[in-house]
Amino acid sequence: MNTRRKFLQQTLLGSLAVGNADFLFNQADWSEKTDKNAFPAVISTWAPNIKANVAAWQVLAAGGYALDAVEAGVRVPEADPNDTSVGYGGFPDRDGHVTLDACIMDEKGMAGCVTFLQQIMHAVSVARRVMEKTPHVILSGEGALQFALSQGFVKENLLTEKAKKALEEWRVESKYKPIINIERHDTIGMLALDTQRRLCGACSTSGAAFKMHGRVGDSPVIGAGLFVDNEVGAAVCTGLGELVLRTLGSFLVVEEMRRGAHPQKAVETAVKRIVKKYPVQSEEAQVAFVALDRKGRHGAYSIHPGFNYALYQQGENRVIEAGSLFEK
Ligand code: SD4
Repeated sequence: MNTRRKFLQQTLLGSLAVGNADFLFNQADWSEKTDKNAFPAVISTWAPNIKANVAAWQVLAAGGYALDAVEAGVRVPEADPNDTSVGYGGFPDRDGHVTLDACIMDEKGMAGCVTFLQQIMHAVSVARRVMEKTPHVILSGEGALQFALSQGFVKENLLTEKAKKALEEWRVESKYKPIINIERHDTIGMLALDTQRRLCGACSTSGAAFKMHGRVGDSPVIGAGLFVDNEVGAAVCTGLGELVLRTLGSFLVVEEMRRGAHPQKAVETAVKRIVKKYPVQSEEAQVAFVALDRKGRHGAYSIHPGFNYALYQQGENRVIEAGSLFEK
């Protein structure tokens, strides 16, 4: 089946009722007809994050700052106990600890990140404080926690009963093999362009489920999980962080846009780079990028089918099925 027909079929099968989006659009159709170059705009990884887009859009539609928009948006899944990839309710590492990675980057190229943060629900907000209140870019582990507490954040138990049960089930076989696209992936990467054409981005995750204690993924690493350059565009990604860390995928996407590529072509280049360098791992692992340039044009692409994203632009919030390099 050719790729286009396949996407159309996925579109028909994949009708979703999340938030106020009733349909899953096909990216090929959507881009041809409606890649609007319009701003404000907000784009986020994975369909459930359409709810996060709503929170971000409230800021953008009122003429607010893209940085406030991405923070407000990312806080939505961070507080959702049913989202098993982010914040409260995130699946723990193999020792039963929920450890969070997050980052944020603004239109001036400033960035803040936290890695291996425990017991604080809103990792993205701690990352923003790192950016705004410290001379550093990354705070990690116990230091990040102490900093968060000093900023007035409170310790909370982030491990839900559902996540505990999932860990117990995993321990029966204890196989460390990420099941890409089969387990639910809601890790949020979000990019926003505001009415003043300020481009900002953020990312938040509990990382790979049942990872080794201490493992940090791509999501809090600037250039890997997220990169923003207001002169050009921004990119963010989701999927197996190890593949992204080794290729600095988000930086590559932005550099491709700098060289004149449309955001769609730029994300395709980053996916192809991963698959070329790591063909064996790419067979079994998902990685997906979304990009937004300073004109408001977007792109999205993944290694395997099944990746979708949410785009709020010109007053419409839509879930869109992304194109992929491999077919099923
Ligand atoms: C990680 N990239 O820690 C994250 C996980 C992810 O959807 O995005 N999952 O590797």
